Amino acid sequence: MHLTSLLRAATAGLLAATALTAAAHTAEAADTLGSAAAGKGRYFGAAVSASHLGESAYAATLDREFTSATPENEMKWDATEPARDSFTFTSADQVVDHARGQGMSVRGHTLVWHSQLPSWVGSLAAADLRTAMNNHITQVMTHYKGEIHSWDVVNEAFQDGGSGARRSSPFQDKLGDGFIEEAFRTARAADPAAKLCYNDYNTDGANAKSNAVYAMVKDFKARGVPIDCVGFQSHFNSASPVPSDYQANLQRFADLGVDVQITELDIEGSGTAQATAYGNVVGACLAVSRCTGITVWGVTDKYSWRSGGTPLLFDANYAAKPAYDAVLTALGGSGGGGGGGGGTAACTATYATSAQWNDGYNGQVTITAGTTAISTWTTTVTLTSPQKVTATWNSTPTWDTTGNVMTVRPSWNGSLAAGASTTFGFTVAKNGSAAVPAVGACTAS
Ligand code: G2I
Repeated sequence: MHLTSLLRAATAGLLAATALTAAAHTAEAADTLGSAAAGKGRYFGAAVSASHLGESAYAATLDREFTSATPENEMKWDATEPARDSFTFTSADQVVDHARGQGMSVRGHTLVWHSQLPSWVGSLAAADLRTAMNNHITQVMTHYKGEIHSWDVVNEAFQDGGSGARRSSPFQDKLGDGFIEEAFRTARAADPAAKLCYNDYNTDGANAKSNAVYAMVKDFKARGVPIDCVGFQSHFNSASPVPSDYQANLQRFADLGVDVQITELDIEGSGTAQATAYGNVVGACLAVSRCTGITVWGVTDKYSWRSGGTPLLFDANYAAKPAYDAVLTALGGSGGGGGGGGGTAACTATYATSAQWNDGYNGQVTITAGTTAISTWTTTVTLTSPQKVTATWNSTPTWDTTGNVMTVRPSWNGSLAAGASTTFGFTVAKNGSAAVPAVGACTAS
């Protein structure tokens, strides 16, 4: 049992008071990531390293902005059980104690993973490995029982690429596919209150890997294997951008009856492009009712695992970046992070024909935010009868009674940083008319 549990029980009243204060604060002005996300019924978390908690700007930024913490490395197997049956929780306790002292909840990361695995585990024979795996899960979860809102029980068990196969690891190679199911069953027994997640990367859109995870989760739900959530790491850069079906992919997992969480979000880049991508990710989560929270993989670019890519919301000096403003705006917050000014929300809509053939064409409309960030936009597209729209993308259209006027609102792409753009498109059957559609004024809020 965690040594400071008694102290925690004693401070539970204090934490409840803190939560009330936070709620009251939310009602006034959601001017932090955590309070804005709380206004949407979500947590907003960060990966936290115990070694940086002594840096005042690091702790101040963490404490001000975030409502959930994930120990970045401190709960991994090499940190918690470096030698068999010898458990050390010193660093992980530092993160948990700090977070809980600030009224934050904690994500547990991670119990069974092929990486950061001490070499003694890999040298065990199957029966012994099974015992060691179950013991590790039970010991670590029992130490933090009641203190973790969600656990990454198994991390990254599938291969990249087109095979959809399981990744080779001591667990996979010696115990077979069943190790994942066994890990979840052991985890449920150890802390029945914690949500149990499968967590992976390159599963953010529909592809062979995410399809394989989807099939596993579907099977688990059908057979009553205890699984509550799927974590989408969401490490993005120019080679691996936010997929266009990100929201749809989150939704198809949610439709299996599990929560979805964005667990390790970071997006390499800078300025408007980075801000727009962040806004889109947040918008996708908010559009999926079972997307219960977002965690960014670090507080500041300075300590990111890929700091060269400046992928986070605060720069190396803890200044809020345009990406911060975009996230706050997408969460419905009031934009306190500096920059953006207090201008009026505005946008423009411009039309282009992006493809044309005998009896049809594709139209594309570019929506560009004005000098201030916007959280949503709307415009109209008017066709000349007897033209008819046969398909749309990146938008949510409604039609007037004539069927000629389409009012268009965003699907996942409502949130735009100042000056940033998004596009939506549609396919039209000409039905004999070669007229170009008329795009109306753009309005934003
Ligand atoms: O690789 C990014 C993440 C992918 N998903 C699972 C996450 O657990 C993983 O996190 C990263 C941490 O951000 C890094 O900080 O996992 C890495 C290890 O696979 C972590 O890097 C390790 C270094 O490899 C070690 O040399 C170092 O001692 O961080 C350790 C502590 O700073």
